[in-house]
Amino acid sequence: MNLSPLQKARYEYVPKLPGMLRAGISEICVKDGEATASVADQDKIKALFPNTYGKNEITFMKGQNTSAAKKQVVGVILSGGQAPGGHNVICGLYDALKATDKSNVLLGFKGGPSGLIDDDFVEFDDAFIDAYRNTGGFDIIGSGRTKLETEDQFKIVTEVAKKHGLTAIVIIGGDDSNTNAAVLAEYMAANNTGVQVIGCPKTIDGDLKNEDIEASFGFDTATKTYSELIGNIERDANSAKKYWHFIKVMGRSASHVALECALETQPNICLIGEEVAAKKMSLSQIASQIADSVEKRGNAGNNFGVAIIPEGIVEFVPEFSKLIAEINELLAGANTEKFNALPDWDAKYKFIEEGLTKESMSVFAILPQLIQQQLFLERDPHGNVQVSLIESEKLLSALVKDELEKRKKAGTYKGKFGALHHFFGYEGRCAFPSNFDADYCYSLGYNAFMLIQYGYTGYLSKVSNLSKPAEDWVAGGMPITKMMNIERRNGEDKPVIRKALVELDGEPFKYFAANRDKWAVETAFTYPGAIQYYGPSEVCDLTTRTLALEHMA
Ligand code: FBP
Repeated sequence: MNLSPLQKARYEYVPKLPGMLRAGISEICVKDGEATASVADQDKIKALFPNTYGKNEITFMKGQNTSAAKKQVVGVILSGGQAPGGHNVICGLYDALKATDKSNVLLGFKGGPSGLIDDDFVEFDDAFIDAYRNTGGFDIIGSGRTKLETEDQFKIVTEVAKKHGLTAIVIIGGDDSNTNAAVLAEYMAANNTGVQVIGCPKTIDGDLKNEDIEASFGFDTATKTYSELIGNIERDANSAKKYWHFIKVMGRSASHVALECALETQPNICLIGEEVAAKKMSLSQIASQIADSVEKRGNAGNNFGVAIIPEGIVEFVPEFSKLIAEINELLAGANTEKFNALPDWDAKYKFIEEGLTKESMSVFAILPQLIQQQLFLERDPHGNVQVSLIESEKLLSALVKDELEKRKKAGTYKGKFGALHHFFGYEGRCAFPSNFDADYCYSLGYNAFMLIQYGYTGYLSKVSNLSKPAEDWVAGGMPITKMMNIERRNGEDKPVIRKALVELDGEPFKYFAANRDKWAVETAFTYPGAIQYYGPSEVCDLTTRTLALEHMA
């Protein structure tokens, strides 16, 4: 393998463990906490998880290790989208497992959950693990989005587990994967398989967090990577003074990534989907809000700026969601073929006009033709519009342009408007993990093994007090069922981990809201620069602004 100087240097980095896990395996004991109850729908969740519900929260402490000596054969999978630090979870798990007993075994199942079904695995050894320490990516075993949720799949996993003598399975994933980890844990317990299941909280989206889980891993590095790029663009904009940059950032539905990048870079505009939904904003209102900033800045001679757009924005605009629902309906069944057979866009437009309600047609009519056509081209396997593929950064800049033309005619806007578009997502998911993510992930993996060693199942590896130095982090475990409630999914009531959206009364949003009017008009950009791996702690061990604001003492 060709190694960059940074990769060689990162191999040598020793991740920081929480103080309480540093004494060595033989000196880690358990402190039992309170019995838990799910965040809502307690009776229903209890009934669905009779073997794993209501268990105690636990914390590890320095003290005599009292876990039973038992050979461990652990299987691990990476599930869903890549997030920086995944390799370190596996490294931490491996190191704790081998430090406990050299004969313990760690198997990595390849390509995500499907690796467990297909029994496609690799056995880790020192050389294998060493080549991935402190590196980004999920290429150590690959990842995938197959969902492990049906009884048939669980039966196959049980057979695979039996074949290898697995004592535990570690699932590294987001809210859905950890929901499925809880269901698998319950199945394994109900069927007396002896296989424990432990989850680890991953996702760059930052939406797997709650009163117990302070952050999902990968959010720190991904947002720092996007913020570096946004800061560089801001500096370019401020140098050339001729473009407005519309930058879409990943994050699926929730706007945590956009908000964190805004706190880091102080752009002129950052939209927050959750606020758009709460205020029931229309596309024209959003465009008008952006145009106000462009107008004020342009009239002062500043014909440049930066707007951050969260990936999920259009889903939060009520009139747009209604339009999407109507389009899905309009093209249901044989109608898709009928529509596709129409000779040209004019004929298709007429078909659409006849099929949509007046209200939705008025929204459709203001969209640029590129977006109108995208809505009918990009369909998922069920024939639905793929909202995530809509180029909302282009949609919004086109609407802003229209609005500015009106204002020009009315004589209020005197500037020039030139827009450029960007989408940052994949650029940040496999970056070398920041020191924070390298330390956090290694700790999550190490801690996951301690949970296995002490016999827990259906728990999420929990490392908290993250806004403080690693020495003061607190390691332990939380029953996954505590984070669950019942939600309607595909027409059925399902037990799921509650997804965390941006809280409009939370400190990160409040800080942003208190400053954004100033940022909209002034050039208040901040340039965070590249992630620093070596140097003073105040530069290298910075947490996200979100975490710092959420945990201000
Ligand atoms: P997870 O929820 O699996 O962590 O994935 C996060 C994410 O990066 C989203 O931000 C994005 O919308 C999605 O994955 C993209 O998925 P894909 O990698 O399948 O294109």
